[in-house]
Amino acid sequence: MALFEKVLIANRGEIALRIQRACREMGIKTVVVHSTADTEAKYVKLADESVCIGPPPSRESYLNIPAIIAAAEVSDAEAIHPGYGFLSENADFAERVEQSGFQFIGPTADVIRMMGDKVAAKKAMLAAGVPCVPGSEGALPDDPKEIVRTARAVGYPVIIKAAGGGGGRGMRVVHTEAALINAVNTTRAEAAAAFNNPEVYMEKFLENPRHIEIQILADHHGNVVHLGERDCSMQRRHQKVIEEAPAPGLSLKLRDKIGQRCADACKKIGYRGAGTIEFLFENDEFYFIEMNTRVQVEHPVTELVTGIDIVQEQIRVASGQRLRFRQKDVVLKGHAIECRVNAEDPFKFTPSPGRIQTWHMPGGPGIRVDSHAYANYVVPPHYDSMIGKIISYGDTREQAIARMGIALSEVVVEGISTNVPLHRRIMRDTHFEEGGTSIHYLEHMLASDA
Ligand code: MV4
Repeated sequence: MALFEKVLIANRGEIALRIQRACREMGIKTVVVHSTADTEAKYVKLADESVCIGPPPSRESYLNIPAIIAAAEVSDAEAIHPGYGFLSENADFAERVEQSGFQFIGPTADVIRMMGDKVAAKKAMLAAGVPCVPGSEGALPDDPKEIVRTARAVGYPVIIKAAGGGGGRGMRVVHTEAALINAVNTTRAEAAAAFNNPEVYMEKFLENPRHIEIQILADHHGNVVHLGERDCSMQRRHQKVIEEAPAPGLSLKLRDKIGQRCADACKKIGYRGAGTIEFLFENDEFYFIEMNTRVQVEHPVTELVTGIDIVQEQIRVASGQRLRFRQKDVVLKGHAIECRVNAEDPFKFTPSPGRIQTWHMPGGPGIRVDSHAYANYVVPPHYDSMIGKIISYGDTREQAIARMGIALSEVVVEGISTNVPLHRRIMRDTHFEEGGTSIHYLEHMLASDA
């Protein structure tokens, strides 16, 4: 089946450049949409075409569905790649794209909608054989007595989560029965206001887990493979800072088993495209929490250990092509680490937009840099602070860390502040070197500084 002739990229920054590169390698023309804040960006000029879709605020540009569809119409694009963030997991957008006669590069609107509803997602994954965190069976009822009974059965501490939440929004930990009903009511009220959905559910609260996620690729013909896992435990306030593949310290047997479970589940639910199944990992057990239906920021670490270009595969399967490999052809080799480079104060974490005066990025064996930035580029204040990613690869985790340390030592950015000093420090941290730190490690490390 023929690939698309032209793809519209409904995103900005490094991922807009990353998608362009994938398209160019496959001989696909690109249209980039952009706000007036991004008009002068080099990646916009590099695209075959660009369409300005509105003023700087995301609401009026990168989240402006009619403007993006109109841009696809005037540029005669066949498909729309949503990247990550913005409209990438908006089921209504996917639906409007398809209704307007374009291919949405991602799963069907129904699957996006189901995964956006965390209660429905958990039900579907549980039914498909994926292990989940013990908790309420579906949404919590109104009856306080029943809620109390559920919490006793699950055992304290429990966590109350909003069905419409995700990514750390709309949750509350409860340690005692005395605090339970108040916590449920407050979470419900917040959820109704924030997500227009008052549904909440309960889980056993895991105190010190790691965050490990499985990468899936599925075509439109029922073929599904997993590309192994990533460990994304190094995070602060639900923002990932460092990701790596494979997850340190896990046996091949355990990793194969969970990967296969995820692939089988995706086949059962009719998943298509690239997807990520997120787990909490504690005491050698995996517990499903959420599924992301988009390409992820951290996809390069999986690309480096598998040799598979995830963005190209997304585009290929969206055009109707079959996956060109089976599970047995997916061979993991070596170790990869990604450091997210943010325009922010390295100690206070406040955003640091502005003009980049000096920009020297590293190179050499096993180093990949995904960034749209350059000397004289102005980091706009309107969007996410991530301005690039440095990814290292080595035969072993030790080599990947050593190469990342060298790469970070070569970085010079002037004119704005970045979090590179934090990355340099983590690369020299003995607990990070050992591997397997929990989701709380970085915040504890930063707290012990003061
Ligand atoms: C949890 C949890 C502990 N126990 N669920 C936060 C983001 C959202 N995806 C789910 N989150 C959590 N769910 C249970 N049952 C701890 C977290 C959590 C977390 C998870 C992944 C990465 C970073 C995190 C930081 C704080 C809390």
